[in-house]
Amino acid sequence: MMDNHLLNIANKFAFDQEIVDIKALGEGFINDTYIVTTQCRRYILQRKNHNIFPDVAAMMQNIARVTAHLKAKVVEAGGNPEREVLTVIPTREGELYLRDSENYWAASLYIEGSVTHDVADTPRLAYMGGRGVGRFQAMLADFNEPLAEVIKGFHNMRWRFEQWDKALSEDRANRKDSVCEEISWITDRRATMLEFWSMVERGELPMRVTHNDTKLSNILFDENDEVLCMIDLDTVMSSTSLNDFGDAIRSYTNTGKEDDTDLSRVSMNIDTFRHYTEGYLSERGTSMTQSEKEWLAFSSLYITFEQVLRFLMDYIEGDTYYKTAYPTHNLVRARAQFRLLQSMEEQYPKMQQIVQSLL
Ligand code: GN1
Ligand code: MG
Repeated sequence: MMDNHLLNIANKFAFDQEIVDIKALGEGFINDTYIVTTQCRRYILQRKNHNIFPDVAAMMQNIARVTAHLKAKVVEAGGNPEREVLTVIPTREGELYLRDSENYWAASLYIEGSVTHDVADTPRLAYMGGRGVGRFQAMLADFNEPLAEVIKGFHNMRWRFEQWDKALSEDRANRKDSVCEEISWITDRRATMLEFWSMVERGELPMRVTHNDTKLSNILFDENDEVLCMIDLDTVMSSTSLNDFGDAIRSYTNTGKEDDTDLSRVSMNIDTFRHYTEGYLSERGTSMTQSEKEWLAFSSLYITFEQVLRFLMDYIEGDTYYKTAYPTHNLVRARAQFRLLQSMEEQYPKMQQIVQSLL
């Protein structure tokens, strides 16, 4: 039985034929995602989380502009724009999204034969993922239209610390006292992380078009591990391209799970780091500035630290941002990401050597 309300929503989009099935796709911490099947094709329908994305119209404009640019590049190179770039499906009225009282919906084409991975368990997968993210950035290097800042200060550490200080002083869920040790992890690294962001503020690290959520499961691969395209373009914005590298390393190299309860399973796999970096630099190496090269490895620590901060802050605030499966989920995530950060800190000299050797 299809949910009638969902069916009504789906029917407002310009899908080709009658809808025969709608199924939930249980992934992601933010939006709700469904697969819609019509007689001939499949589509993705998403309820966008309006608490997190206050301006869905601006977000969808970003996505439309960026995918149009990417499609032109793919066509120029003789590729298939429906498989190698996400295709937004408008509503029957020609809008990029649908507003249904409090909810916002958007749709895209489902790319048949595509697979996603949660674990980078082969060198080839890590290499290909790196190449995919590198190519995404390279294809957008000459994109000159303005992009809206869909989430304020998304990877901006100065802003994150403003939010952090407020969360601690308000202590809304009364949890601060129970996480003293975890708070010290953040305090100890505050100056170092802000120093990195200062380089972005001073223009020493250039702003580029970035995906901003490059975890492994946000790339579609084909059966031969070739990258088809980047998905989940909600956070496409201008930032330092290093963040896309760092966030991918956070996700690809983790030998445990993002929310592992057994910290002995969590560490950074340095071989996976090497393979990903090799793939990434094969596409981006020549277009990077000297300072981007110098700080590439550090961006992994930066983004992993940011993730510790964000999970811990959400725990302190009473779990208002991320979907959680149980009451201490955000705390468990923060601890597991901190273990990963420590492993990166231990291996940082080696990471730098690897980057150097590949340039
Ligand atoms: C969120 O929703 P999802 O799973 O694509 C988050 C990312 C985090 C990630 C952690 C808009 O991504 O920033 O890195 O969870 N997205 C947003 O897994 O906050
Ligand atoms: Mg996302």
